[in-house]
Formats: sequence, structure tokens, C-alpha cells
Amino acid sequence: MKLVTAIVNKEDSRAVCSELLRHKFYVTRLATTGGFLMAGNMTLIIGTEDEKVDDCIACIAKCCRQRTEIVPGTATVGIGLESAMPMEVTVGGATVFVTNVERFEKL
Ligand code: 2BA
Repeated sequence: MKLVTAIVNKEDSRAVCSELLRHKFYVTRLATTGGFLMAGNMTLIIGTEDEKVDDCIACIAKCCRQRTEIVPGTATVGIGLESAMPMEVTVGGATVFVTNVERFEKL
């Protein structure tokens, strides 16, 4: 058995969950915050059989798209003055980790 952990954009999470449920996956949604942008995102955890992992990732990939976020940054300009400069960051579609599950029980 595997645990799929997927960090997705908040705006995509509803569609991803619907797609996963349509494919009979069990999913838990956690409201999380990205350490870099400090913006809200959604982390999905999905426990599934090894042979269904590719199908699970396909469901996630189908519903997540990349976005460009503009974040404030600092840059040195002219004679060494520091100025706030916006910085473009590409986020997502999804960051996915697949880990082995040693033991799984429902009590
Ligand atoms: P954030 O940490 O808010 O990162 C948002 C985006 O900022 C990242 O998009 C990436 O393009 C950029 N970024 C993040 N850390 C950076 C750094 N140290 N230097 C330069 N750019 C950086 P994604 O890579 O698509 O990640 C989206 C979200 O997924 C992240 O939000 C974080 O919550 C999570 N994530 C991504 N990779 C991770 C990892 N290796 N471990 C844990 N969480 C991860």
C-alpha cells in the first residue's frame, strides 16, 4: 500500500477531490500554508493500493494547472539602494510524494 501526499492549489482542490472520489479513492484534505509564499494551499492525503497510484496521480494531474504568482522581493539598484521589486514565481500544478505504508488499519 502507498500513501500519496499531494500539495495542490486551493482553487484546484475541489475539482481534484471530485475526480478522486469519482475514481473511488479515499481522500483527506488538509488546509496548509506554503513556506515560501506563505499563502494557503491544500494538502491531500490518499491511501491506496500500489497498482492504483498511477491512476491517482493522473486524477491529480488532470485537475491541477500551473500558475504564476507575483511576490514582493528586494533588489539592489543604482548606487546600492535597495528597492522592493516584484518577483515572478511559477507554482504547481501539484507537488506529489508517494511513500510506502508499513501498516494500515481501520479500527
Ligand atoms: P511554497 O513554499 O509557498 O512555494 C511556492 C513556489 O515558490 C514553489 O512552487 C516554487 O516555484 C517557489 N519556491 C519555493 N521554495 C523556493 C525556494 N527555496 N527558492 C526559490 N523558489 C522557491 P512549487 O514548487 O510548485 O510548490 C508549491 C507548494 O508545494 C509550496 O508552496 C510548498 O507548500 C509545497 N512544496 C513544494 N515542494 C516541496 C517540498 N520539496 N517539500 C515540501 N513541500 C513542498
